[in-house]
Amino acid sequence: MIEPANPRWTRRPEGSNWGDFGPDDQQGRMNLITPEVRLAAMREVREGKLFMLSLPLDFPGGDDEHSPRKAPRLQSNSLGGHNLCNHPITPTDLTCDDTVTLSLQYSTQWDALVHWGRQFDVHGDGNPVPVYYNGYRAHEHVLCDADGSGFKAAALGIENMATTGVQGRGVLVNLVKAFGPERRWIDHDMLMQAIDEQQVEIRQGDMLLLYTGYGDAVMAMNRQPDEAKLAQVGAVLRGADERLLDWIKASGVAAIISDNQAVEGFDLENPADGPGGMLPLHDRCLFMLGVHLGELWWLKDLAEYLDAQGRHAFLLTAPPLRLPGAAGSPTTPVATV
Ligand code: UVW
Repeated sequence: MIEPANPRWTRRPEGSNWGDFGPDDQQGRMNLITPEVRLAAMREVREGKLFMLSLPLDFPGGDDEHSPRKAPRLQSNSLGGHNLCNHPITPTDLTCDDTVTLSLQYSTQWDALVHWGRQFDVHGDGNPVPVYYNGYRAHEHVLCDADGSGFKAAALGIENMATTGVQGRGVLVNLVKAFGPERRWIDHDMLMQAIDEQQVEIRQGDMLLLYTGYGDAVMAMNRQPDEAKLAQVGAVLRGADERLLDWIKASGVAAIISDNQAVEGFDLENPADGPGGMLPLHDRCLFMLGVHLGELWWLKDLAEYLDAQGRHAFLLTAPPLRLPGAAGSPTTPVATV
């Protein structure tokens, strides 16, 4: 196969699609959501009823000492020495005006393509360099201050996803129905079993949603997450299963979304060999294929409705914030059925 010429790389990871959407592509498989795909998604709307698919953004709740992500903090802005909290701006009018400090991936979120990269020998000269999707370089296209604090992705930031609008056909596979609400590691065969049993038709350009029940447990804990209990609930994809990863490539899905923490399970004790060891599905999706991952979505209401109706597909509208240079973003997704 002749690979497309590219100034950042002359050799792409085997099995990746780098360059297939253009030499400087930064939107990955969002490109597969064409106007025709979107029109087909709109034809899935039969009732005009909608489901909002976000947790409140202060869920899961609290600050986990093992996570860099902290709960959002709101503060009133101040102007001329006045806090703009119930501020009498005129004798008759009052106002509130505020600022949030928000870990962008604390709650319902999209991962940007810059969220996951790795060392790769882009020129086949024996010198691996740290890169992201389509060969964009750490330290050149993705910049931090010398102490690692300030952050700006001049390539692959979440705004590239936002400008697509993120509207297309969603299809939901109900893993709670297939395997129960307990923690299960879902490999290729189990996912195919659930898809076949539920007769889910997955088309190129679809956004695939996996309902695991993890979000239900998070919601029930009401901002006081019990990590030990949460580790026992909700299916997680087995990212080390090559057949599962190959299916993701072959299926043509544009994005994968779940109500759990990371779509795939973390196996910190037994990381898989080879590239993307700790999170191989992140490696395959974000780094190799430009497939965005959505995490910690609220899927219970939608999943129950679809199950009762014997349906699986809907119109999904889920833009992230158009925040230049960010590695992820909250989203308030809407499914219209
Ligand atoms: C990690 O935790 C590394 O990522 P994610 O937000 O995709 O779960």
